Amino acid sequence: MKKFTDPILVTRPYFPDLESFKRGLEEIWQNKWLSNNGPLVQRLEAKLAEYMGTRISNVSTFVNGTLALEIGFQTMGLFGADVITTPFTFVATAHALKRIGATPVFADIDAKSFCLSPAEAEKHITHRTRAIVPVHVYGHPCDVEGFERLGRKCGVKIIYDAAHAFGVKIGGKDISAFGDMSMFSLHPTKLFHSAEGGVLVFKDAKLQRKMTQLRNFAIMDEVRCIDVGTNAKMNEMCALMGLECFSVIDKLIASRAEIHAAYEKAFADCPEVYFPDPATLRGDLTPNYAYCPILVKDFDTREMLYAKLKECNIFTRRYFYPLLTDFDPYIYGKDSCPVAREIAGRVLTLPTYYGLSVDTATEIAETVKEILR
Ligand code: T4K
Repeated sequence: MKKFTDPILVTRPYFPDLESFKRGLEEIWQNKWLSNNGPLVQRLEAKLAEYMGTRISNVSTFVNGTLALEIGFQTMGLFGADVITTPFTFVATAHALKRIGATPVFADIDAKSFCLSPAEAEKHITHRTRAIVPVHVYGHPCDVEGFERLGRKCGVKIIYDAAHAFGVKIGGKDISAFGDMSMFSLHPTKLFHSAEGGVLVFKDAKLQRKMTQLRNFAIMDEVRCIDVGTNAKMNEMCALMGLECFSVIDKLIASRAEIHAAYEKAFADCPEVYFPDPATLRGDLTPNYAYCPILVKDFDTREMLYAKLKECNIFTRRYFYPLLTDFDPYIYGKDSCPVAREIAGRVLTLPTYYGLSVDTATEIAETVKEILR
């Protein structure tokens, strides 16, 4: 088995051209403005709105995705509510609910997309439910039409955790066009990033005023504070990073697509590996290929593969194992989601990032196949 000389990590951030970044820094130096809704943050929000096909009044940026979620939930008035979500996600989804005083209620996922199933979510709706938070896991789209119907039928809000879904389109529309609100993480491990950052895109433009207040302590001026806000503002350096990444967004998505295609080709003759192609989830989907998850036969095989790949200097991740319902704060949901448990036990996410060559991706796949033989 080939041992790679340098470690291959599951992901690496995109670093923009340094000279171009330095020019952006010069502008910040001239502006003498570093945070609190500066000109670069406003420019980034305008770009995001344009890219997502919405208005600047329907987009707000934040210091990270987790605080964006918290403020989104707080703005939607979810304190004291039950909110249905998935256990097959990163902890931030449930933490953000808990931290604003909502109770996450866990429902099972769809075996094909790995996203929350509308039919399973519906089983958990009670008079206490005020929202559903499905996650577009790996950038795979949830059943957006199913959630729209469910939201209307039961009178609950649909708030997507779209942390992984930047650039995904359904029927030519940006994925943020679905649901009442969507949150995109701009963490450096994401295909599009701002060093740290988060974005909320929402249908009701009236929400923006509240979000702008909450992300700046809910202080109105020197003498008035009207709510329990926090400090969740994006700063100018992060906005600059976001703007720099924007100038190459198509290239970033295209490189992920090429890596995905290389894995797909390499695994075509390997029945031991199931490599889902997001494009098959629906005919009108433009995927972003944010992650490259594989499923293997069972838990023991996955654990063996994960360990042996490490010996080869390939650092995969078991996103998303354990399930949230295995963690102390959410243990009350343990064993309530058998499909999620099955997938979490068999999944492994392979390296994918701008700069990983197609040849290296093929070599990684060949190493996986050799280990499994
Ligand atoms: N909702 C969902 C569904 C999410 O997945 C996330 C975050 C959120 C909400 C919250 O959004 P943020 O508040 O984060 O904006 C990572 C990320 O920290 C986290 O953002 C992400 N999801 C989660 C899925 O993955 P870790 O603990 O796996 O990251 P870490 O530090 O191990 O990094 C992964 C790999 O990337 C490592 O091999 C090292 C490499 N790396 C990482 C960073 C930060 C670099 O090479 N350079 C870097 O600068 O959580």
